[in-house]
Amino acid sequence: MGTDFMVGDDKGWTLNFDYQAWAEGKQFYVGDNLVFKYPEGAHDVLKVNGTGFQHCVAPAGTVALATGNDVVPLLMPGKKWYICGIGNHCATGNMKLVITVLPNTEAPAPAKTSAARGSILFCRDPTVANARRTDLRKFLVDESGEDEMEERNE
Ligand SMILES: [Cu+2]
Repeated sequence: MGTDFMVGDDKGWTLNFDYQAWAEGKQFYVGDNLVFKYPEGAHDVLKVNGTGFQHCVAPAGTVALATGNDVVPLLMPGKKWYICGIGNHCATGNMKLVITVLPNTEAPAPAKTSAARGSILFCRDPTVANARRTDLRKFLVDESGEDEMEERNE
């Protein structure tokens, strides 16, 4: 189950709050939600890109969330940017939030995946795989034989 992050905690989505400090040290995962709380009509929430975030401008056609209790599901990993589109709240009121969403860890552990991939690659060389099954030291001695090396390289 995902976590609901109340943006700004008990302050909510408001003017002159340090959202960078708020986001710092938190880990957001796919499946979590951001919840923007504010008095309806006072603010809104616009999902923008990095440029929009920097300049406090949303691309034309961006649909604002404006219910005052906006739940934003984090569906994809990566950087996400949100600004308030009312007045100069973003530019002068610091109503801007950037977070990085991490892949969901409920999927099989990445370490396991790479280990499996590694063993598949390993087994593609039957000589090595066979040597492992019998005696690796013997294999290493055989490997130094020049004739055998040339044969294998073809
Ligand atoms: Cu605002």
